[in-house]
Amino acid sequence: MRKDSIRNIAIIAHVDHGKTTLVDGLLKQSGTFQAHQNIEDRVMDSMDLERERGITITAKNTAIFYNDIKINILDTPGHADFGGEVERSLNLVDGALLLVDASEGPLPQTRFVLKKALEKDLPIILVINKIDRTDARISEVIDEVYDLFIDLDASEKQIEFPIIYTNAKQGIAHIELENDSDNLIPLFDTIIENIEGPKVSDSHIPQFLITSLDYDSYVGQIAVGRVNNGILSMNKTYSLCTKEEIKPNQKFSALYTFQGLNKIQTEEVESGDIIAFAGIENISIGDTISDNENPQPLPRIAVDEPTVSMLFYVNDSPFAGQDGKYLTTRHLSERLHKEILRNVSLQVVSTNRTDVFEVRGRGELQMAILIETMRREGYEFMVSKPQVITKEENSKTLEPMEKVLLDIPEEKVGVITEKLSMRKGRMTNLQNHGTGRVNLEFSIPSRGLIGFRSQFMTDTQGAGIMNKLFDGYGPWFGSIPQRNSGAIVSDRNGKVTTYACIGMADRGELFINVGTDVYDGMIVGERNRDGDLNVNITREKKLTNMRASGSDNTVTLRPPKQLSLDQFIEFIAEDELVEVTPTDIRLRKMELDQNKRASQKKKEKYSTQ
Ligand SMILES: Nc1nc2c(ncn2[C@@H]2O[C@H](COP(=O)(O)OP(=O)(O)OP(=O)(O)O)[C@@H](O)[C@H]2O)c(=O)[nH]1
Ligand SMILES: [Mg+2]
Repeated sequence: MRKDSIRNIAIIAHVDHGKTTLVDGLLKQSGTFQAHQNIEDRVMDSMDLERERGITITAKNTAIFYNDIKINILDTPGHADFGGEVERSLNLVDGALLLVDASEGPLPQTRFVLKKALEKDLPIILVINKIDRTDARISEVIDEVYDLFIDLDASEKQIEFPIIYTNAKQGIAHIELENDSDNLIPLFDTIIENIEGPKVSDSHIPQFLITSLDYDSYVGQIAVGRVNNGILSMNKTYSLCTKEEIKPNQKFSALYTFQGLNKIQTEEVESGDIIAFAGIENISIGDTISDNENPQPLPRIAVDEPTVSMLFYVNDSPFAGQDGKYLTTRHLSERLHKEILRNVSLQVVSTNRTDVFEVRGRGELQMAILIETMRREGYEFMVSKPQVITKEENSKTLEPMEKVLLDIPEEKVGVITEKLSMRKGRMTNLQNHGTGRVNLEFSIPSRGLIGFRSQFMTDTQGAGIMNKLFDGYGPWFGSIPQRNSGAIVSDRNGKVTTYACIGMADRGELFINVGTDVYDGMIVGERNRDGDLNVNITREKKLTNMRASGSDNTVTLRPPKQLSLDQFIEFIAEDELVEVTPTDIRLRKMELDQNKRASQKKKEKYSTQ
């Protein structure tokens, strides 16, 4: 039976097409806030890192009321690295709004999220957003969306989707483009008419799938999900069905429903609604809460496999422990294992060293977010260069492939094509629209893209747009040249001096400021040619030289190159590490001893001859 008093919908799209902004509009126009309340933009992007980076990282739900119907809305991230969030969100809903930018049209992540929604046979409402853009090309974009549906083998029924035109920023929706509606009512009505209420039964055995986890300092761990069947009540006991076992006699300490940005405590929750509970310990995403005597677990949440891995090391550098709160193997292990309880698209694998953990995920951005979150919590650790996860099939090694779509100025085609072909990219399409910009499509092993983004931004002087999409596995491509510059490495402990830095001016670019403490084996800059350079970056000017001519008084020191955490991760080579602490990010050679590094190099040289 369909429950008509509830609608559960997800908003899905490529990054930046306006999902979170549209949720702002829906919240405001459903009377969720008081008139005097001052609501910031993109209010659902509540995490610090989401606000700082201007992107949604985790999917979040909110609930609004429209004509006495409760609409639970899931705002999902559009960046490919967080695709697992979209996959898990689609378990909660009965339909999706597919947002497409009126100018950009469907992009790689549009394809990914639509594919996932069609696999679940969810009805779609196409929302063409940003109709106010001066470069909007609405009818073309709609054609492209139809092509995408056909390409994804959508059924006839799926292709008959309604279309709504919106300006999410102004909170306006039109059924026909030329209408003059000045609010989102047409969108609310389309949702109610086209997306049915949940197919559930209050009298069935209770089944609740834990789809996300939250934490509250008063009540502890909170589970969020949808009551798939039955009623959950404060005064009854239930079974917790985990991956390994069924634990009966569980009781909630609180039950909540959602209303706007708040959770409202309640005695009982009904089937079909998206709710939260507290009080049951040791739960993970994918667990089911069900009947105490006759538990019926739901299938666990399945998401695509990770494609990238990084090693997380306990910090053993000479400066270890100077400013982190959590440093030991146990701290690192517990923190990483806690992460996988709430993040379905990450995996933690042990290695043959007890102080090293392999973390597997969807991409470098997802890894960088985890690393940044941990350092803000007070953790100190080191990470290695991201690697791709290969597969063996018929005794052949396969590696993840990616489709890359580039939108670049015409004059950059040469340099970008050259760079990508060095990384084993193969051009599969080129479209010159005659506007001075060109669209290129490449098929490339994911490995070839590691560390490419910052190079791409430099080469296109920031005027390039790059989107990528995981594209299955292909045969191993052999060696791919990585960074072609060496590192400038400090050969002793000490403080960086102005004099030594000036001496480095024609050797490359430094990453550190004068006065920084360095250690033997720490990377202080990027050399302007191949091969590492060990230097004394702590050198003082000899007193006898002081009197000489004073000529270098006029030398001005170039400011060091400032890299973000993401750029440091992109920069490092396979024998290097990023050392992360709450206050510092340093680079180092894995082997700090330069003599050992030199003999390793020699050995490698002979073994390849
Ligand atoms: N001109 C215009 N800009 C819009 C509109 N809707 C959203 N934007 C802008 O587009 C940018 C991205 O908006 P978001 O709402 O963060 O996009 P998103 O889809 O949630 O992005 P992710 O969650 O990171 O995938 C912001 O700068 C918005 O102000 C619109 O209708 N017109
Ligand atoms: Mg968003």
